[in-house]
Amino acid sequence: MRRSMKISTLISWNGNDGMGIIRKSILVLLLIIGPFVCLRPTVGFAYLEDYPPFQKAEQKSKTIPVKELPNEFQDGDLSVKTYEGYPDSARPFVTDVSFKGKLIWSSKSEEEKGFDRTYYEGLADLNGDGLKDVIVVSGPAAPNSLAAYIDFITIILRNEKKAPDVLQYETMSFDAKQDIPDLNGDGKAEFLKCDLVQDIEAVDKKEHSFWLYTIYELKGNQLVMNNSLRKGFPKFIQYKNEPNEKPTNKISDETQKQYVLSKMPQMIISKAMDAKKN
Ligand SMILES: [Ca+2]
Ligand SMILES: [Ca+2]
Repeated sequence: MRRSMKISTLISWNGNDGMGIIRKSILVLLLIIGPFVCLRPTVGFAYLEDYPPFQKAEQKSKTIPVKELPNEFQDGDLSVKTYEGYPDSARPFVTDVSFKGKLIWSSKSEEEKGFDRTYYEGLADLNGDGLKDVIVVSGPAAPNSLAAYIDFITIILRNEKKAPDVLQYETMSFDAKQDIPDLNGDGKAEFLKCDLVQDIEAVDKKEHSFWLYTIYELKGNQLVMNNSLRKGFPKFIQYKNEPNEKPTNKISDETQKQYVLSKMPQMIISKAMDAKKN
């Protein structure tokens, strides 16, 4: 009896005693300020999550993150198996990719080399043959070394009749919050690369930092820059401590073009061109 009374007191908002009035006042206050709290823009790291090419709806229709797959995903002769790895690692799960039941690639081999921080792991069709290819982008976990700037891209490029080609690239700064959507709707997914470029002298004679978005497509075994695949690229967006998605007008178009030509790799070449034969 005492217990039930206690519970009813706790959940009651109808009491006419002093506590009831205080509770009512708090509820009214929450109802008034709640919407403003919820709608307050997130201030902090620059605005990437909801930047147009990253819209969640688009992401969902074009790429499948491995973490959303069942533990054992089978598509034709390809299977992608995910299981628990090292709990303390930045990549707590291991991904094994097999073709006709034979292991052709495992994220374990990257972990052994120290590339145990995964930035992206998903399935997207890179060559437009209708078969989803497996893409893994990872980097070293050690944040304070020069090696921390190196990223490792693995593409398991499927073929209609033979075993997939396993392509591997070592490059820089593919670690930003990226996606691999089909940016021009031709059925082939592209790499949307995001770099933070710092201290560029702008038209106001001050130095500013920018997010630079560029597009790479798979051509043969190379990732080749092709910004013509979507209008408005390359895209410079000023780094601000608040949401910002507007292309900047602080750097002239010509300076932007020159920067991309002189500073950004125009192609990223696969290191392991040979397919793993099965
Ligand atoms: Ca494909
Ligand atoms: Ca495309």
